[in-house]
Amino acid sequence: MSPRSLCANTKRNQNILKISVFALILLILLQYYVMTTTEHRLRVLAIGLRNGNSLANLNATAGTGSKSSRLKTPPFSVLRENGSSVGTTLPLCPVVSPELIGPIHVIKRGPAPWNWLERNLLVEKGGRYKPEGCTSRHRVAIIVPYRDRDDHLRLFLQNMHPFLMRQQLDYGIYIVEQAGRTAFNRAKLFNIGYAESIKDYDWQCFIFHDVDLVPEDDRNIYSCPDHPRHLSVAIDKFRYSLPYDDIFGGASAISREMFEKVNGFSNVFFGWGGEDDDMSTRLRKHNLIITRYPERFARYRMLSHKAAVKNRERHSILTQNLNHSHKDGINSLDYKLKTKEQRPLYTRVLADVISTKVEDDTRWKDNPRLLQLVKEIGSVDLARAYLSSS
Ligand code: NGS
Repeated sequence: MSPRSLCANTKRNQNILKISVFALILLILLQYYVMTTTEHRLRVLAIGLRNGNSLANLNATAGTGSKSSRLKTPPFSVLRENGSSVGTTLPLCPVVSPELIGPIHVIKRGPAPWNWLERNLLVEKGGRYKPEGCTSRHRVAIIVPYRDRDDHLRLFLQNMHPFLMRQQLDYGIYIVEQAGRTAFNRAKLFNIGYAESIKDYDWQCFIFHDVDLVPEDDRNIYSCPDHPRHLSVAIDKFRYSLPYDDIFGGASAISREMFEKVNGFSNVFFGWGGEDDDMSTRLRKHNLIITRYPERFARYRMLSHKAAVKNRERHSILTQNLNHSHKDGINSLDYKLKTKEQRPLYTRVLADVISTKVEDDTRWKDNPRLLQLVKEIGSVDLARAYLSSS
């Protein structure tokens, strides 16, 4: 072999060696990446779901936005020691749950079938859960007003259970369904949820939550601080900005103590709008300040739906109610409970929101139009005023 071809051969061998070493390093790095992400996903999976789910569902549960799998330091003071689960002797859970992952990928479309959800979301009957190895610091009832939105309900539960589990809460989800076809009364359903849930357990904190809102970051802790907290600060549909300072709709947290102090929500708002503003007025009256987490944590996706029917009377009811909150609320709550059952993923409360007093009142007998209006508006005075002006 000539010295020239010998030299070319050596060069080729060196190149092959270089490429092989490079490929080996790449392979090792790739394997390391796969191992660490899989380990993280399995850890997250173990919290909420059984093994054997599809990768799409793993993604949805584990979250894709956060590089660090666990939060080493609390981003802000998130939890306070305000009690513990009833009937356990385990040590208190850490102040900041080690299971938090930060931003979460929200499942917005294609809800899983009920039987899949029931097999894979590891909660107790009635949608109850408490952490296994420690005593939760918070007993939280999630109250969701509801009617005819099966897709939303499945998406809500699919997103929400793993989210709440990671926060190490002792919680229960109550879906409070309005029976009949009269205008939707969101606030009264909240009051009914409160009244029915405290019959089951000593809840210390209430989250009043719309079924079409799904949180995007689990650092948005569902606990109750000393003052009420408006949770849904930044919603995608509203370009992640707060419509106005006093807004209290969407999702909010109020301790039982404060909720009782302000006499709960008003019962007289039928149809869309105003009931949350009425609650803001109640809070202000009692010198309670609406608090909020920073926008980057309190982010939500809104599930798409048709616009609700607006309550044309909402502004006058708001004005009328300024001095009535002490007699319109949980102390005047009147409803007919049709069903209460512990389903696998939530407690279902089905109620007729029409006050029994209205239906039993014989004065309406001769005036079915007025009766209908009273049922829809919830106020005799307003119904009369409405009839005389129309
Ligand atoms: C106000 C409504 C609130 C409602 C808020 C935001 O105008 O009930 O808009 O609604 N108050 C009245 O109508 C008096 S939103 O567009 O975000 O769904 O919560």
